[in-house]
Amino acid sequence: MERVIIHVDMDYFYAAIEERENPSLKDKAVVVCMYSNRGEEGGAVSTSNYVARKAGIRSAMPCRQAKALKSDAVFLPVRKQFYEEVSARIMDILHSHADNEESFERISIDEAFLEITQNCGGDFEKAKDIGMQVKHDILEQEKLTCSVGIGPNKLIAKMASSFKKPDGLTLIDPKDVTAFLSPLPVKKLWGIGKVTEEKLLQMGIETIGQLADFDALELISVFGKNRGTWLKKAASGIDESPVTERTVTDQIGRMASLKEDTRDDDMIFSLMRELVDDVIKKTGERKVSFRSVTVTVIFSNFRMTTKSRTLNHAVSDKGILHETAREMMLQFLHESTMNFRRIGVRVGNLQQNTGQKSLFEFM
Ligand code: DCP
Ligand code: MG
Ligand code: MG
Repeated sequence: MERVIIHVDMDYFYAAIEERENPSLKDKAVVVCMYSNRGEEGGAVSTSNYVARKAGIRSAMPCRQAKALKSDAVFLPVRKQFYEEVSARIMDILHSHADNEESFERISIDEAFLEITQNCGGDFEKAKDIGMQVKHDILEQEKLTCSVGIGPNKLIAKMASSFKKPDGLTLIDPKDVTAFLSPLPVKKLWGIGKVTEEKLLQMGIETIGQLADFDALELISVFGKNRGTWLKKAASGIDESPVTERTVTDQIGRMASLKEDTRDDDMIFSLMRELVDDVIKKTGERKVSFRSVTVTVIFSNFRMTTKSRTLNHAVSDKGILHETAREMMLQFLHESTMNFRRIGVRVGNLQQNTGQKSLFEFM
């Protein structure tokens, strides 16, 4: 039976919760800010509601810039603990619609996959009813809207849920997968970042359809075996990854002190590169790939903070580790004013490299 997977992503999650808590905010621009230790002057936008987005306000933008774009917007500080509690209740609702205890995967505070193959008997019409029921339950119990994507695998479900936002429901029947993916620009393929996008554009590959038709061996020669294979498969709408509860397994990490406390990019990034090299060497020795990346910074006052990212598939690629760690490190630099004392890079969600399906098995 064809698998049926639902992906749910809450709409403007933190800002929606704030609107719900204070209905007078409803028609105003609401910007939720992560303030740094510089107070209201520093800090970046965590998220904003759709009124604010119309004014050009985006996540990760400096709060000061957001204020310049829309001076009458309401700025609120992040209340992470509170949002986590709302998230946990939503996850319970989602979990209750999954085939069973194990067919559920939370991927962030406002997103999860659930497999409903058995519940809908593989029937996409029934799957749509379940998707509508999910939306109904969340709206009724939490007064929040979400966007739902339904497809034959996680990749398609994830891309479908972002197709219509807010309050959307997009169903991609297996026979429509190619038509759905082909015209989209490559950057829309879940898992493609800026670096990969630029490389693909240089190769003359602009749409997902062109990527799917591209010579597999040539992709492998440019991107390496794992990544090249993944690109070809994903662009073809193929994703065999199971919906599984994420459990913290083993981790591989390295930490080191900077020569002196500093905020100098060159010093920080050159040490980070050494750490990335070491971590990749160790993953190579143990023949494992990783799905999560964590960056740690210890500031000159010994305060320690971490950021983590989960990738949508396991990789063992140095370029991706470097790119992901660099993005988080830039965020740290942006959100803080203090000198860095120590930095760390860690990978987790490890998977053994053996037994992977090769590209040739699906061609
Ligand atoms: N978040 C954050 N910093 C970012 C991105 C997101 O703190 N750079 C937080 C705030 C978001 C929440 O995570 O509310 C969920 O992220 P999403 O990417 O799903 O964004 P939203 O739910 O806010 O908006 P959308 O309606 O586009 O999903
Ligand atoms: Mg969201
Ligand atoms: Mg999200």
